[in-house]
Amino acid sequence: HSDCPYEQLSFEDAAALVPKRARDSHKGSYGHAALICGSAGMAGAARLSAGGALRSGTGLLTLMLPGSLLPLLNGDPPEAMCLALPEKDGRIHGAAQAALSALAGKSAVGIGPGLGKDCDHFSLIRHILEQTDIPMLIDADGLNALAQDPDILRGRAAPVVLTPHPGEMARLCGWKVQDILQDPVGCAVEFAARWGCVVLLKGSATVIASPEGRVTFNATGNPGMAAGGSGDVLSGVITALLGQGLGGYDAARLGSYVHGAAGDLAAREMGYHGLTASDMHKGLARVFARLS
Ligand code: NPW
Ligand code: AMP
Ligand code: MG
Repeated sequence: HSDCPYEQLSFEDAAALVPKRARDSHKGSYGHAALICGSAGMAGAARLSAGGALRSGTGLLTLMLPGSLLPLLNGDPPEAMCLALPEKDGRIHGAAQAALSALAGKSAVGIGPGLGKDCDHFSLIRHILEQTDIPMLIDADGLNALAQDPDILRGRAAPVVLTPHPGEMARLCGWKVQDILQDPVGCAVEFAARWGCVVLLKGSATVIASPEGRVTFNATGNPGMAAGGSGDVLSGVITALLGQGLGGYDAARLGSYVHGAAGDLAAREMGYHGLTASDMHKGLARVFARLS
């Protein structure tokens, strides 16, 4: 509606945002995404976000994982390269310098799915924010670590996209979950402006707010996606889109659109009860095929 201050992507809007594939292009044309993810017991989160990135057009993908996960993950998915980061007790630890070197030449980094809590991830995130100008997505346990002091986000020139669910948003911004659910737009807009980043607040109607106060509501998706791992897939999708050169706001709203549409396609076949996050990977490929 023309006098509605909020945006919503139509199929055509989404199609217009999908990065084009030129006939004479090569894998270097579509970015090298990095995902810092996984811990003992949550190798699955790494696989789920890797699949999201691989089905969203990334040229190359490197998973940066605790060293002990490598024997478990190396080779699955086969398209992803793996790099071992220093760890303690199955979780990434003391890895800032190793991660910074490994991020040289990467076009986007996503951090958070399955990292685990109570580690020194805050310092890892601070180093990446301060010492790189790589577009960055922060999700899940990356957000839980960032909650120590989210004001470190302020003033960064390169795009940052945060993808909290209401529980993570509550830890980050100090509001109660109930108050966030009462006013998700007010909450996302306030903190996107304060932190100078894109805030994608998840829910059955996901809200995406830009630092300038633009707001998109996502209309795709279904309750079959209310199951563990859905958000990890979304992290991979948005990181891949950032790596292909989309801005933070467009990467977040196109990512949210295709992620929900992939869930809708998969649910046609699998239904709501049996839908799994892994089912969304092939759904993503089909959605991009329709959009391009
Ligand atoms: P509740 O349950 O209603 O009281 P956590 P997580 C709240 C990894 N995973 N509306 C919820 O409230 C992730 O990547 C690994 C309202 C609860 O308090 C993370 O690294 C998997 N409230 C890690 O696990 C598959 C909502 O938030 C809290 C809400 C922990 O992530 C699974 C839960 O949040 C998982 O993805 C909503 N819409 N949504 C794997 N296979 O390896 C959530 N809450 O404690 O941050 O736990 O989201 O499961
Ligand atoms: P997470 O809690 O991080 O696993 O993220 C869950 C993902 O699934 C988010 O992208 C949500 O928007 C999506 N999702 C969860 N429940 C629903 C629902 N009832 N309708 C639409 N999307 C949902
Ligand atoms: Mg999550």
